[in-house]
Amino acid sequence: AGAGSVGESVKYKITGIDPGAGIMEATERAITDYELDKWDLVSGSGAAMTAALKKAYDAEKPIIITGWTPHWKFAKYDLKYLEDPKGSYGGEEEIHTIGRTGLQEDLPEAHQILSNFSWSEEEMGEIMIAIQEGEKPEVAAQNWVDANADKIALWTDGVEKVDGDEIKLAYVAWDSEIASTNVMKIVLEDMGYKVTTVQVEAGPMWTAVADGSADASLAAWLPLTHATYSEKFDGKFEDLGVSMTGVKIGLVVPAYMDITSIEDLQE
Ligand code: PBE
Repeated sequence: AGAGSVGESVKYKITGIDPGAGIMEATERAITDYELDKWDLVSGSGAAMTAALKKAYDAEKPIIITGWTPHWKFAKYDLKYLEDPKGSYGGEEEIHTIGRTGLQEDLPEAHQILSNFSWSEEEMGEIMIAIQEGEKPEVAAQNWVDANADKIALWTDGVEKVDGDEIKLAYVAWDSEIASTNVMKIVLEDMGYKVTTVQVEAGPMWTAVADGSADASLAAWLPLTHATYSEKFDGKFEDLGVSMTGVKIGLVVPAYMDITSIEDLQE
């Protein structure tokens, strides 16, 4: 405690992202679980968080961020998750695709493709890194689609093409979901759909699928990250399945910081 504590070194500030993100709720829970009374979670955006991380990292200064995997930051910087012995952030999470009620009847081909959709962290990472290196998201996604016809054939296998049916995908501007949504837009367009993507906050994204103003979203993190949303809208959406397993949320710090656990923030 006292001078030299990690809390003082970062002014008792955890650098967060958009307020509606599940990781923000989990971090408020961690602050309670670990009795981090002096600490504040500061909201912002994914882009502001990575900018703050870059600035701190380049200067080898301490910083604590709300982090998640898959994310390009782990390829670019040497980072570590703080251990979470109280389990405030859950365990292994999954990314799910969710659809509005009636999607199967109205857009059966899209329903099938969205249900088939699954890929690896490595595959998503190729797109995220290309975007981070300056490629436009739609170009990075197109390049990936062009290079991965075999993978996409698994999602579209046996599905008939449509003739200009409209479909709307809702997503949040998290790097992982920018990658997945841009890929699915191209895949559905290649199958004959007219695809609109709408970028919103997490709450409005879940609301849009639940009230049918969006057809689907690739951005549902479960079982814990978006538990509040999935419980709130229980029965008002269809879980179309898991697109990625073994994903994770938590508190992340540069590897050069001399702490290993969230408990170390109590000092
Ligand atoms: N994330 C990325 C989101 C889900 C996807 C971990 C920032 C969240 O916390 O809700």
